[in-house]
Amino acid sequence: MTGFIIVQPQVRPFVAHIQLNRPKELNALNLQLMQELRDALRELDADEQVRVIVISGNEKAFAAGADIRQMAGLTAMDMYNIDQFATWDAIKKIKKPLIAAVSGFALGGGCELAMLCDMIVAAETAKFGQPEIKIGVMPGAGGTQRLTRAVGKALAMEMVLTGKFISAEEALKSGLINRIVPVDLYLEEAFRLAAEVAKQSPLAVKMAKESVLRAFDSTLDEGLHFERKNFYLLFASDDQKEGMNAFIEKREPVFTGK
Ligand code: DAK
Repeated sequence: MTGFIIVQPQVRPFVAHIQLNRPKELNALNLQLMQELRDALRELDADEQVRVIVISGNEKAFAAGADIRQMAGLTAMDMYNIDQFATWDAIKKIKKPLIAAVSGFALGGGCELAMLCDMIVAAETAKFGQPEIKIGVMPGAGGTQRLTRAVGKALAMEMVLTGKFISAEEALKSGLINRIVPVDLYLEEAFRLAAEVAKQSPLAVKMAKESVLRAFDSTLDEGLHFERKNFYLLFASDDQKEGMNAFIEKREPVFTGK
């Protein structure tokens, strides 16, 4: 069986790139593609030469959702037995920052995958939506939760209940994405942003990601407590000494992730 993703482990120093590659089906996320994506992410998460991972599709589509043809005939018990959530949960556990580079359609599971990433760089052609309601279901991989937290109840409710798409402009205005760039630059901009993060201490970056994400799952006090523990823990790293000494010595730090 041919693969549905293309992996470049070093597209920039310490930056990896995974391209979803089912162009004829607008990168519809079938089970095989999701499993390949999970396996590649786990491998890159364990690779010391990788600090940030960019996930993209192509110009026409980041991903137009889960594969409707593959899902159409399934029963509830099939869905239960396939347990796709295990794959999505594994992606949620990736410690290194994930940046989605989105051009064209990011719909349904495609929008949910982009939202599972930590930052989103969008081309001006990007369209985001949760159109599951139009095929008789509803979002199943975080679309009612992450979208609502990102854009607020009013817009999330409208998108989920009507299936309407929003433009890159509206996505930026509502806080769903980080920036919009011309379509010929979106991948370059995602790599540039990734490289900026990859220059920092990989330990501090991972703990900072973990701490920001904790804000969604905790009360303020619990979140502050979690943040404080990670902050203390970083004083056990060489990178903390290197970062602070480099500042005092007026030079660039060289972080090793130790
Ligand atoms: N699945 C399968 N094939 C798809 C597809 C999809 N989601 N989206 C597009 N394609 C296929 C089309 O069938 C077509 O194939 P051929 O007919 O050429 O063989 C080809 O890609 C090109 O699409 P179009 O001809 O439709 O292209 P247009 O430019 O005219 O339209 C479109 C583009 C994106 C507006 C349209 O294709 C469209 O509406 N696509 C479906 C969008 C959608 O409804 N997405 C939500 C799917 S449901 C879960 C995790 C995730 C999910 C659920 C559970 N668990 C963890 C349990 C997610 C669910 C979903 O995403």
